[in-house]
Amino acid sequence: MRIIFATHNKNKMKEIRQILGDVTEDIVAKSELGIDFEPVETGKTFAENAELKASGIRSYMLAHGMLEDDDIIMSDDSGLCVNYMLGMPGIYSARYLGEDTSYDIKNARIIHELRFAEGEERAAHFACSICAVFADGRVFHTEGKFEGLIAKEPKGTNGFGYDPILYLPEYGKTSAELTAEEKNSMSHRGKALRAMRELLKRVIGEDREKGINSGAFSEKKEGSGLVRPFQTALIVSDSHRKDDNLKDVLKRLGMIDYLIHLGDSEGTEHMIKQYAGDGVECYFVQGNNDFFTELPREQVITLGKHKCFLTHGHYYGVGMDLTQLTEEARARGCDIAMFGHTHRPYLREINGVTCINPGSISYPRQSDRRPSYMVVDVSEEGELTYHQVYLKLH
Ligand code: ITT
Repeated sequence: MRIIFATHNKNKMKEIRQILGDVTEDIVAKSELGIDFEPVETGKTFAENAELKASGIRSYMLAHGMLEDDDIIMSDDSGLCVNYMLGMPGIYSARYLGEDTSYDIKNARIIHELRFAEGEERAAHFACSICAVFADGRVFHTEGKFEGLIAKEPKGTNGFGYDPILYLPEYGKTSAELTAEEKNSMSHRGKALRAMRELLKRVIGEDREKGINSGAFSEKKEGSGLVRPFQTALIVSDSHRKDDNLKDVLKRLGMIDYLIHLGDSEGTEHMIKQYAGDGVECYFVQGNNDFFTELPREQVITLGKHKCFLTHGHYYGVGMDLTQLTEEARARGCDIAMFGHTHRPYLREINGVTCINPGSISYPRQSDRRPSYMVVDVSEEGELTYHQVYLKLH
């Protein structure tokens, strides 16, 4: 297993290697792999920016054939949030007063902004959000905070950036007066990294318990000798009357138990059922392009131990965010929500609901533009294992 960290900051790499060293020794900065791609940070939160960086690098690696099955791409976003300044500079910490402005000037300006603030009014914290994106697309986040007060004057020469103005009353020092070890043991990044270390150990442990290696959701390789699970479901979406890929996939997979189509089959559902063959339980839902159809708008089905809410997703604004979708799934007693519509593969747990989008089997829109589908294996105990599969581009 390899961790690729999306940073230019050498100090960060040292801390990352120290803290994540017992997850894997193979930890590299993206530049060490020759990746000079810089995802644009357009997010509104630290977490969004961290995810944009990590998933951007994953897409880049995928498109350049550099991604290995058990790679984990990681990134962080951090900054100083000053209460009196309504959380500023926050996600703009590096760009505050201009990227090239010295920290002496930035720090002096913040102290000036707080000239009328006293005591607790001077509260501020460093925040750090770390995001890990697995090669298979799973996304995990952790956070850490480092709280203090804005000092009345800058002090200390250790650290970097805003360290000289974050005063820690219980130590009587600023962050820039701490040794590197002292700071790492209590800093926002240290906390978020340690939380990520524990999270990764748990996830990787669970994957192993399920009898799968760390590429748990990786592509199913033909002839990989996988033992046939108790039941298998093929999940597809957005075929839009172009069914050749779906036909090939059904042929390749051989025996399946369920076929789930999450909308926009555009009238070819009878053909698709025929391709799937007798004995396959087929579930279809309406998409926003399924006009004059008798397909149900949504369905709730059971897979193993789990209840799944099937919907195309356009009524829940899935292109924007998944809050409405997860609320609806929970209201219907489902712990899994399967949707389509965006033409982008997705697999992530939100508010206790596993949200799944297999992407489009015919018209993919994610950056590498590979048509995709998902295979869900159901074990005898009713547990599910997900395999996001991509077709090769011809
Ligand atoms: P990468 O994006 O390449 O990782 P960066 O240094 O720009 O490097 P961030 O975007 O995470 O890292 O940090 C944004 C800014 O927040 C950073 O430039 C500092 O001004 C401030 N900052 C973050 N952590 C800090 C810390 O521990 N001490 C002082 N300032 C910090």
